[in-house]
Amino acid sequence: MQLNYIANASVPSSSGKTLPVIDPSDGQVFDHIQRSNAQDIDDAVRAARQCYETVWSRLSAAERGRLLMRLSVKVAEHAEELAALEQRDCGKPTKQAKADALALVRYFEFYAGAADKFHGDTIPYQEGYSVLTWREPHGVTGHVVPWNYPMQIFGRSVGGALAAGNVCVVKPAEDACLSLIRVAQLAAEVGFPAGAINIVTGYGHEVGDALARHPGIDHISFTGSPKVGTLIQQVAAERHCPVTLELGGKSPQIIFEDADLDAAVPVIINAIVQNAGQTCSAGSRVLIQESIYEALLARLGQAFEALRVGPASMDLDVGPLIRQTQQQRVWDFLSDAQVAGIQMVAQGRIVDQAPETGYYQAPTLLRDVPVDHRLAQEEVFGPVLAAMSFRDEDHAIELANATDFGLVAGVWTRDGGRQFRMAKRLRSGQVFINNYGAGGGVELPFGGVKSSGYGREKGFEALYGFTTLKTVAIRHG
Ligand code: TXE
Repeated sequence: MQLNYIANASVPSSSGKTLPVIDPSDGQVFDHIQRSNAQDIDDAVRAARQCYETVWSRLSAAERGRLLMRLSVKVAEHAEELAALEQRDCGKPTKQAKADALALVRYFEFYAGAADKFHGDTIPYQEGYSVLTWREPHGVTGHVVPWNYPMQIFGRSVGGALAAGNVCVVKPAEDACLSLIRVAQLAAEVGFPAGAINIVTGYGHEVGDALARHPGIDHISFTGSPKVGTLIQQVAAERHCPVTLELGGKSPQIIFEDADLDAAVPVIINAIVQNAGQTCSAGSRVLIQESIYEALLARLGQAFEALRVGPASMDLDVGPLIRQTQQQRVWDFLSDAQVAGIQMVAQGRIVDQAPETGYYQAPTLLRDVPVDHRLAQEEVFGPVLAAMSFRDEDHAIELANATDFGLVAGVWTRDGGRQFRMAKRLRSGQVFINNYGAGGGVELPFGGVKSSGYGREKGFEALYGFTTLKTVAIRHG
């Protein structure tokens, strides 16, 4: 049984209710978490506020950085344990779960170093004045974390918030809490004061909503669906609480005829099958120049057919989807494709050892997907790649920008001028040229435009969002 973690103590929900934790690899219940309510959020916010007022706001930036560094080392020591927790909770193949634990180590390391290197400015003004700006923390920040990358998203948002001087109340997704509860315990062990990191579990519409509404929350960081992002924004707007939203995408990978296809093919595949396609930055559309369309589709088809899907512990190319409703969502997209006459090029294979009760989906490559079909417009959040062809740069840009989203775009070309032209014209928070995701580097600011959200996490840029600017003008004498 997992408890909430509030003020460095494991506590049950005041509701007395729990929720089952399901292993996506076999659909079986293996643990329980607290089904918390507004009272638990209130307890966590009070603990956080007390910590902020009495301890955290009195620490120097260097001291905050030192704590984060200690946490980074501690997480590294427990990386295997954390990876194992998240593996079972989320159905991640071993290599992915380990990579996520190491990313968390790196986030804390990065923000440990950044904490005391982030500062305001002095501004030249009229004679007789000194004008300076201070970067001040919001205070208590709320973090609504999804289930696809709990450790990574915790690292990028809570790491940045703490470095900037905030204390945090975190609502993990009801499907995936275990690793984050453990990280909060490790933080207490390395000396984080009671109330600096609080974890309250439960349903989004209950405890997530209570977090967004709580008047003691000074900033909200949300990663999840556009629908819930809109709700959070509406609730936060009522009390003018700033929010950062990361709402996913329908990201294109654009392949020109002069691309290095040997390098591109494995990257195109990984960008859609990593974490079973349940990645906000998944490269879910592949736009291929018409002169190489058939040849590249054939190569991609072969690569798809070689993909193996199975239980997380088998560490294959693809694990299960997170839950049955997510599996159903993918099936709905695929049956819509069939109704529309969209042709399937190839599928991977679910191995015989995969229990029928698990939430598996074979990676699927579809061709000639019309730009206005929902498979070219909406986030599937499964291993489904929609291919379409383009004539030239203008056409590629037209197709790439023709969705409501704008999170990531990948471009493969050897032409230097084209690399810059494409990067400039793509409406997207990130553009990756001759790579996709740049290895997930924690230094790279990350966020979207249009319906993919706004605000940036990761990198130094996150610290701007987790602080507010105070201008101080002093008249001499
Ligand atoms: O998301 P939700 P779901 C997308 C992806 C996926 C779809 C649905 O396309 O198929 O969303 O997934 C909390 N107030 N992404 O239903 O509901 C919830 O408890 C406050 C993209 O799982 O948005 C969880 O912690 N919080 C994405 C978090 O919001 C609420 C990652 C996300 O859940 C709430 C996940 C409420 N009213 C899904 N309702 C990405 N950008 O990476 C729910 N939550």
